[in-house]
Amino acid sequence: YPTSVQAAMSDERFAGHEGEDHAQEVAAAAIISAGSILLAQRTYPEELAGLWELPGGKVHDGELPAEALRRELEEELGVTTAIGPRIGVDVDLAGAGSDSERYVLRAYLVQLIAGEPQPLEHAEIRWFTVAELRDADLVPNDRVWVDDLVRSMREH
Ligand code: 9L3
Ligand code: MG
Repeated sequence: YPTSVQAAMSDERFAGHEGEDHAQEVAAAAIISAGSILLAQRTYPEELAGLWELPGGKVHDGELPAEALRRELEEELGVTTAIGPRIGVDVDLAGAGSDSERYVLRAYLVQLIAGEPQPLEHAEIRWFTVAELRDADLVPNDRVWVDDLVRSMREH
């Protein structure tokens, strides 16, 4: 290839063809207020039912992650939110879908703008203190974020 094409091919904008960026994103919300974090208890699939998670869901084709997370939080909690910066590492979700697609889970700091959170798609929602978060039965994928979440909760 000519040099200019090689440069373009190594550009991260091209990574979607075969790199990490091709993974479908699942966006999750760290909603922190008065030193506590809002977690939601999953009802499905069977292996995750009863476990607590940062609410959120899959980014649809053509959606920006922040748009998707705002939509998911409207659907799941009935609230209007403002999506803030990323928190914690990317988590590879092996086999999260029924298809062969790869998923990457990313958490964002989120502020409640309007509405009282309700468990519209979860068994229950609850505010967790730092001690309660450390003790919570979290979905395995979300456990990696605990130290980052605790740090952020202590700043709020
Ligand atoms: N997931 C894991 N942790 C989270 C969220 C929001 C999602 N905090 C996983 C569970 C599913 C997949 O991502 O395998 C898609 O999530 P959803 O659309 O079922 O909420
Ligand atoms: Mg969801």
